[in-house]
Amino acid sequence: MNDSNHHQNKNSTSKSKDLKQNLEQGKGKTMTTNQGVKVNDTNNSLKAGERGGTLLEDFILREKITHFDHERIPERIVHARGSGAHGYFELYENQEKYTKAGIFTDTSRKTPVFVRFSTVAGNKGSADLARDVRGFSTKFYTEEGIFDLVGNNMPIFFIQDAMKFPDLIHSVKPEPDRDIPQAASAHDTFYDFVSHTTETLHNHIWVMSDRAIPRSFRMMEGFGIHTFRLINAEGKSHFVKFHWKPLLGVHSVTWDEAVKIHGADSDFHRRDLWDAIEAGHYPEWELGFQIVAEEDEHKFDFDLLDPTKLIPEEMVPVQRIGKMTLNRNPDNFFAETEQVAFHPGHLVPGLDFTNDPLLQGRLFSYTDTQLSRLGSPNFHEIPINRPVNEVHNNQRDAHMRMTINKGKTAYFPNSIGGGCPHLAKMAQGGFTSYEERIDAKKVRDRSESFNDHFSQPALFYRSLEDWEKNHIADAYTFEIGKCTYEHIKERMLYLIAQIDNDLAQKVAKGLGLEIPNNIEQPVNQAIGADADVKKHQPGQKKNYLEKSSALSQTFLKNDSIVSRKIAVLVSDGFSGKELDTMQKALENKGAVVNLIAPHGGEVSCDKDKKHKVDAALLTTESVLFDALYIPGGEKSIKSLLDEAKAKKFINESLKHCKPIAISNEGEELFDATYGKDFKDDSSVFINKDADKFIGGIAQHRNWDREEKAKNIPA
Ligand code: HDD
Repeated sequence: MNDSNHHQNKNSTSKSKDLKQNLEQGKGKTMTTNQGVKVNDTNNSLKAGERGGTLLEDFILREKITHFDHERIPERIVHARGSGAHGYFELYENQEKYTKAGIFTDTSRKTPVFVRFSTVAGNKGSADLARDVRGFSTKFYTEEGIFDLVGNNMPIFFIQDAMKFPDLIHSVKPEPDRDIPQAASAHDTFYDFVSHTTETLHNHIWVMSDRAIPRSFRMMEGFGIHTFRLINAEGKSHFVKFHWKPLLGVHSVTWDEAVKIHGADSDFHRRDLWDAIEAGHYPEWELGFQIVAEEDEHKFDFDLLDPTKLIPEEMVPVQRIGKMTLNRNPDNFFAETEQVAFHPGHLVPGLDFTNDPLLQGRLFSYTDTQLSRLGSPNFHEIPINRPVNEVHNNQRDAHMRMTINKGKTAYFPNSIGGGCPHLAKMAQGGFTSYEERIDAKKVRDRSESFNDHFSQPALFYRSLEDWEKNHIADAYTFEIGKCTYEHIKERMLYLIAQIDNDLAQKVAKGLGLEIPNNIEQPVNQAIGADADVKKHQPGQKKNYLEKSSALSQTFLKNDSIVSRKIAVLVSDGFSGKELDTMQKALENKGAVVNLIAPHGGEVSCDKDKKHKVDAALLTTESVLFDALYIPGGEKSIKSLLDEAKAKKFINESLKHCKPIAISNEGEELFDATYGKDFKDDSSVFINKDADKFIGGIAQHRNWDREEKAKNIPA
């Protein structure tokens, strides 16, 4: 039994049973053409003599090549690169006071889900560690139909109106004349757009933070971003914002690591998700509701319909109402992860939209894009997209129709078909839209309540720890430093100064520029030609909350080291006893221990016991690990002292503030590196108990080290 079959049985849901109907496996079977004709040679085409021309009648050749020629479909225009996994959602407590949706009222359900994580800007083949927003899309296969929560790992978006989405994306994608840079925001066109569209500044500062370079998809928050509605059985509406809280905490890598991971393993996040699920380390997130009563809509200093604003958790707490577990890798990347089609408009009764103009525009875009990507309005019939409940309606035909609709009638009303499929009554779960009162003039405009573009970026920055702030200053300096137009750099400096003057000073210093006192054009130019320019300029920065601790990555603490990767540097003659003690302690806590040696194959410990080498120094890099252990053993250390790569491993681990444990003779190797200056470091454990090291790993990094460690030339 292969791995995925194994998981299929153990972690079966109604959706995995449904998908089984389409599973194919050639094991033990005879090869056939697509028409079912047995094939006895798939290596040679049919020829007029051994050295003669190929014959057109060779239907086996033609079929094989034709199918191959058409294997590709257009990649997603955004979020092209992604990784998916199956799982399920379970509710903690009935939420009927807010919603009548079955997934949020029935605690006995195990609702199947398929989740796809993604980067936004890069192509399908780009690298995982780009500085970028991450997509976090969840398809709930509920008993009442599909509900898609199509969110990101940041709680706000760049723009306020869907009309600006093509501009935003065109600015961040590779510049159209040369098609560079790939999967990178650090270039002129993006900063040209950002510096003229101040509504982007909030999401932009999040992208400058470490949230944009996560350690793992499993260690990111997720957000529905828009304000949605929950509707209960009485038809009463509450506003809601959706949050996913990862049980492993929120962790990132440093920018220097991200750049190096690009080269060392461009599939770092994809591999991490796959490996964790295969190892049974199932990632989990709790789903949170932030609820605002209908009558409180206008009590905030910002507009709930503005997707560039978050509601600080200190103002409206997040209630954790259920948990999602991802426990099965897809069987086939294309069939599942590539063909899955999400849509914020896939809702079930008990949920509804608001007038957020970004959400409203998205409701058009997602079906439309599937038509060009998947080629047909029948994309809902693709196995990964079909609901687990029954589908009956009068829609018919079109490309690649799979359903065989019986009967004469494909219209409503009808008598010939017995009036079927008949309409649902509301009581039977028919969808009815919330009866929101509307009395308005048709205008192409933006509400003045959307004008505050600086208060929340400033709140975000104020709320962070010092190390997080430093990383933001470095990120701005790097990104703007990659631009070539002086006026764009100056506009950016001017705008950052409106967010936080200290931050702007640091960036200006790095760029070698002065912060301008003013800029010639209005700061916000994302307005119509006839619009009142003054009306749309951002107002004075407000301070309605000094600090929101929940915005710092340190907020979601967790002392688990489950699935953390620990590199162990060894060579022949290492102390078997020391490794054994440490390895047992780490693996007991769910960490993954990898032996790294100067060569592949096996290494022998001082007791001549052979150990499998997980990676030779040549084939791996320190940036692929969370922590480092150097066991003693005279012979082993002597040999490692001759390995420049072993020293690089240590120097980089120090620079990236990772916990390091060392036993006995290992200290000699440590002393031969920049380690000699870090022996008092609180996350360097020389001859200490494994428990101490485990505590350090749970901390993720020792950021207190960073100021000094950044001078290490690694
Ligand atoms: Fe979008 C894909 C998230 C605004 C148009 N979007 C897409 C995906 C995610 C998001 C996670 C990948 C889905 C997958 O894994 O297949 N998008 C967001 C969020 C937004 C947002 C959180 C704002 C809050 N998107 C947005 C706007 C538009 C689009 C305003 C257009 C007006 N998005 C698309 C799209 C995509 C897409 C072109 C490309 C592939 C797809 O839909 O299926 O329709």
